[in-house]
Amino acid sequence: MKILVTGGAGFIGGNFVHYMVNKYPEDMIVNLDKLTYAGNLETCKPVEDKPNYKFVKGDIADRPFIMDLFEKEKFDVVVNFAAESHVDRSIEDPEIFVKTNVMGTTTLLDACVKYGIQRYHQVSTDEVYGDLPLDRPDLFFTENTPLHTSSPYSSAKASADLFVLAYHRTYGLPVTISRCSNNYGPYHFPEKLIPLIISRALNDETIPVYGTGENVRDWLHVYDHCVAIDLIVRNGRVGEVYNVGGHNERTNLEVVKTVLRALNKPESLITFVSDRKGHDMRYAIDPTKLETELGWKPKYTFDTGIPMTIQWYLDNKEWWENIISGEYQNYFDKMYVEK
Ligand code: NAD
Ligand code: TDX
Repeated sequence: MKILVTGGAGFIGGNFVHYMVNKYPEDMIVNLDKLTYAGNLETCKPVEDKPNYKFVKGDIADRPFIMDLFEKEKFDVVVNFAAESHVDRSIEDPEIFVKTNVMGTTTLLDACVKYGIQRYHQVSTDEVYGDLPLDRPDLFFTENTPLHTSSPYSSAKASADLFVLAYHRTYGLPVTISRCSNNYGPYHFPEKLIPLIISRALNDETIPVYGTGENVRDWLHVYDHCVAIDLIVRNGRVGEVYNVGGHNERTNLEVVKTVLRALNKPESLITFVSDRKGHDMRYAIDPTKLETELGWKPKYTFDTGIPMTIQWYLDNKEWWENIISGEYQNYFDKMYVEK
């Protein structure tokens, strides 16, 4: 099979490319990435010399380029990770989120209709469901929870999901969608909470906690997300949505304190800053459908995955130090001076 993976120079796409290239030497993995601020070819280094791997630089929203690529490559499967992924950036500048996350997705879908594929998989997020109240721990997102987005990021992701499902119903395109909770693990860009805590704490810098720090996220190790996507692409039912999550809910403050403790750094680094606009309170996934239909079971819990992740950041300082010394530092300074 020839599998197009978009966004494979980013965090989850990068981990997925490693997983697929190593697990399926008989398949060809083509990684298409625009290399935005979040894309990093260093992330692809472990697989770049493998015979079943190829990198192509390009924009999923560039229609003539995408049509040419599909005509030339004749993909069997498309897995779309490419997206603008950071909620804070979407609040500052929503337009690129519409362009990449919505128009990029519809461009890929059009190419799939025109050239034909066996499966199109959309990597979506639990944020499309909006949030849950803190005082109802009995509530979880299921695949039937209505879409009710809060941020420009999640609105763009939800729009893309609706187009994917519409292309299935209207054109009969064989699609699946996964909606996963917050990921953490190797190659996570340090603008996101967990790598931000690790990288800043190691430099004895303050850790900005938005609002009260009581917001809850449901954390999953990126490896378990990759396994879930592989299962859904191969065995999932066409036209279906699958939630992915491992019941690892933590408040942001718990996450910060856990990481600081593991690094032997003081809690005095915690600095409360103004809240994110429209900040979702709680995400919590019900993964029953994925577990019962496809036999998925996560390998890691938060308590086993976090020490491994911290160790990765200690062993791979060069990867993240190059990022925080570059353009990202300007963004970070701007974000927190304004708050
Ligand atoms: P990321 O920001 O680390 O990586 C995104 C990648 O997409 C980058 O390599 C970037 O260069 C590339 N890209 C951006 N715009 C592009 C374009 N127009 N054309 C081609 N490539 C482009 O993001 P991530 O955290 O790895 O998220 C990947 C996907 O998973 C996204 O679709 C996101 O919505 C979804 N998701 C993320 C999480 C999470 O916790 N991070 C959870 C659930 C779902
Ligand atoms: O400096 C910070 N301080 C802070 O308190 C940052 C960066 C975040 N936070 C809070 C905001 C959230 O409640 O931590 C929580 C996690 O924030 P992010 O890492 O930005 O993730 P989140 O907004 O939950 O979105 C992530 O999960 C779902 C991904 O970035 C999305 O791409 C994915 O769809």
